[in-house]
Amino acid sequence: MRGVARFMKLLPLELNAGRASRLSLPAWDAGGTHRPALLPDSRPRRIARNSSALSVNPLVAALLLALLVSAAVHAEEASLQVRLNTVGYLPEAQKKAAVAAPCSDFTVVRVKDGAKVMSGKATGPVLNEDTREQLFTADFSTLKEPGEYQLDVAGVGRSAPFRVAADVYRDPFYTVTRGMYLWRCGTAVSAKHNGRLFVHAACHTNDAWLDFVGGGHRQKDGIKGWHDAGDYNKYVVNAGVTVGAMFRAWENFGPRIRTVKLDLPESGGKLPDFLAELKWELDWLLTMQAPDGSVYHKLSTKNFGGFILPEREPAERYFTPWSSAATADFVAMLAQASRHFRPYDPAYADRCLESARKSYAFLKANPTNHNANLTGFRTGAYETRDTDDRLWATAEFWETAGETEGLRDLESRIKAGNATVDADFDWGNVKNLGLFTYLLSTRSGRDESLLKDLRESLLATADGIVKTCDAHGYERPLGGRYYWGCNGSVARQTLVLSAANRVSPKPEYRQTMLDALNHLFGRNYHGRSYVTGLGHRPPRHPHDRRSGGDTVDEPWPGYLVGGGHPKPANWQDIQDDYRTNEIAINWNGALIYALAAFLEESR
Ligand SMILES: [Ca+2]
Ligand SMILES: [Zn+2]
Repeated sequence: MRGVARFMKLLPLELNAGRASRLSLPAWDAGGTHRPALLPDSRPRRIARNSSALSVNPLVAALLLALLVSAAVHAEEASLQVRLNTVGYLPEAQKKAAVAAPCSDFTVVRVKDGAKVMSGKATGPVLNEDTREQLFTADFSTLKEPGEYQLDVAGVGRSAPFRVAADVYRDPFYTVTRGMYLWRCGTAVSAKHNGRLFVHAACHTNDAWLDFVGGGHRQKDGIKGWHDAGDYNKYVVNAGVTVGAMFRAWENFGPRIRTVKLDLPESGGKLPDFLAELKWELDWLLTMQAPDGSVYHKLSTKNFGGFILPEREPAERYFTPWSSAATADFVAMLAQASRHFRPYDPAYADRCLESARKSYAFLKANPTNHNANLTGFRTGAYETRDTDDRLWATAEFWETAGETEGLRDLESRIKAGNATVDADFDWGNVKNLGLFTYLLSTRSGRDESLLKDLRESLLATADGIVKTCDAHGYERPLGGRYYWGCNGSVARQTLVLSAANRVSPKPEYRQTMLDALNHLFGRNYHGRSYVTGLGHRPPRHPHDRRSGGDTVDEPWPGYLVGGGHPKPANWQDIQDDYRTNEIAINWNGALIYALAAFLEESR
């Protein structure tokens, strides 16, 4: 705990308190020197292959070998100096690489025939403050012809291959959304990616015990839902920002999302695939409601388990006492669910609304913040004040039920928060989700002057993100801020930009959303994709118990890792480094939104 307390001082706001509750810190954090990991996996094999071709004087051989190794290493590292979106680009989008080495001329080379399809000159260098690098920029935006290419920078090397295509984010959307399916608890899951099979048997089918919520040593149904992150527990508050972002994706881009078949067990049934995936989580959430309408904060083992497959986890799991933040997030999610499931499953929509109404009544009767008593539990805490959660609950319940009393309550809550939209948010502050619902609602009766204030705040915040992005060497919308889970925040900022683009469309908003994807897929300090199974040299050793506990050498696919902090160089692709290399539903939920936003050009 001491290490955690020390580390917590580095974190802004309360965003990261839950994941920060991991108890043991990696060895390097306990005072050892910290070295960024950038070790090409194939180096030893290259040396062996090259040395077998040599059969001369040992001294000459050694010299030649040294030269060859140096050349091989240089070639490999050079490609990582040319940093761009290694998944690819929409044809009409801006296309820029950051080059972390002196350079001038570049060409774009088509992979299939080696043809040089364009050439240009890099600009710069400009000092990128947070990495202390002199970065050049190669702008190849005029490349619009669909295909697969590499950027060849004279004197530096070739980039990883990337695609230009209208459907370039379609497969990533599929893979990242299917990542939610692969997180399912209470069932066996199975999926193929790049020829490898990822599979586990039915897990946690006896969730969970009531000992800590006044039920004695008895069990009640708490199965289904998604495992939260690299661990197998289930936390209502983190479900909130995740489900909130995914429903917003459905609300904004539903018709396009519907064109992507997710190959779920439910596919072909009455629900669109995307909603079927959300229903797995909602069915679990419904089990988290106590008879009085309060909502249990989490369902968890007492301690984090080992790196084994979930069906082998032996420890008992418990419902923990309620919190007002979890109760409010529950109301918001179930209210959202009610209106989105209504066209496909009215009975389920009714059930969701009744459950939301019951917890909403409980919240009104218990208006003060109430943290869960988590004594005895050392897993994720996700503790947060409920002001923003209550605002979000009020917004979603009003949007679904349309009750005037709720609208007045919502507006007074928005005013109490000075009607400001935040540039960055996560599970600890879901206010933006409520504000977007209010702003983008088609219901009548809203306060025009409040709407005006809120629109202005949204646009000012979005303009600020655009400016921050443009000023950053890697065009990172979050600029130079790095903290626990910051890759998720980069993805989540697309919700703000997208809301602004709905209120007042501007190409810069869309471009900055794309810049978020560019950054996460390789235009970053590492020149690598931060999403398992996608793009160039993605993470191979995420802090994920399935990936560590199965027999497949590749990690489970479709997961965004948290990212380096307090400096970008602090990301390490090692399993123990949960601080920078864990995966989590709230980061994936945000990335799903970002990818869904660009499905529209797909077909
Ligand atoms: Ca909160
Ligand atoms: Zn499970």
